[in-house]
Amino acid sequence: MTTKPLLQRYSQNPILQDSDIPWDCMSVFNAGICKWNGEYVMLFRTDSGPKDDPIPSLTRVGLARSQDGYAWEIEEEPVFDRDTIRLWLKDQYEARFGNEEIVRVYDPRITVIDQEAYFCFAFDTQHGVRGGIAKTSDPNLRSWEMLHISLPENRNMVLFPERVNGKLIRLDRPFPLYFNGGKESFDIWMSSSSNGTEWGDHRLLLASEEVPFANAKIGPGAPPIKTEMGWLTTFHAVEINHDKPLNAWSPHPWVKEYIAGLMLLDLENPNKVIGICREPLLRAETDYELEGFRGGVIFPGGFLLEDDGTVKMYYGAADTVVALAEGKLEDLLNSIELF
Ligand code: BMA
Repeated sequence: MTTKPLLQRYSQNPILQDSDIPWDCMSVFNAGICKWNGEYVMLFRTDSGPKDDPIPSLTRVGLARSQDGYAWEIEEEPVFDRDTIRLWLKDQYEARFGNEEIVRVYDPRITVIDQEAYFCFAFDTQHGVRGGIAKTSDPNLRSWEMLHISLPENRNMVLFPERVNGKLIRLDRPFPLYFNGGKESFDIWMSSSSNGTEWGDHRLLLASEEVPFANAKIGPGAPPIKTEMGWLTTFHAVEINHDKPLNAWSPHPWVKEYIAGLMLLDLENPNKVIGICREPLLRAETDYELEGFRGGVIFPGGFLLEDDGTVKMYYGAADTVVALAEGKLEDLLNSIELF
């Protein structure tokens, strides 16, 4: 029996690729997308440099705008790069470690809460991977106030679009490297905060072994959608298969398939997972998902509900382009197996 896929890929995918970018760009990665002042806005990551560099150090975060969520206009200048973070953290690092401390900024996410835009990002430093949160009410999304920087090792921070019981809620993906004998098996955690600056009440939300299509790590995807049944939220799940190397410019062999998944969290008590879709929400199939910097990577970063019940999922494909797939909220909710 074949069942209808939950999401249909946009026929004109990809929606963003290297040739669209007005600066030197090797590859476009997963992006954060939200609606802001009546438009769709996207913060996307680009990497520059040789294609075979396994960790390209020059990453930038650019801004694109769209009236309909399909056709995007890209602003000429990036919004963030490692120098933005260096400036923000000058007092912490510069006198002791010089300006080589911040290596790159990546995995942008954007959430609008109470008419303010919150930008979550990861950045690599010589002393660990940290997550950051900045916010703005600037309509042009150009001037930002830094709110919070996490301890290492944490990244893929994602904020809920509204406060729950008066608190800001955040999904996290820490790296417990010494757990499980050093095996990559990272999980999704949750934190909360009254002011966006101090975060606490850290809890394990979903463990990788609870996901039927992950044999390694999992992590948050896009900001959740509020529904009557609960918070519907995407995540990424990694399956490592050493016998089936995927196409990649680098590294070789590349064996990590990134798959999009879907789960439902309790409305009042979002640190409780109340259901999960047992099948992948989206798995790499098309050329633009299978070929590129790292083939087989589907990395959700935007998840938006339209008035007619359509859900748009924006995702990084093959760490090379940004793509879009759409489905119906009703079908997505029906796919969830409640516990
Ligand atoms: C993760 C992040 C993502 C990327 C993925 C696959 O660690 O860097 O941006 O899509 O790896 O390379």
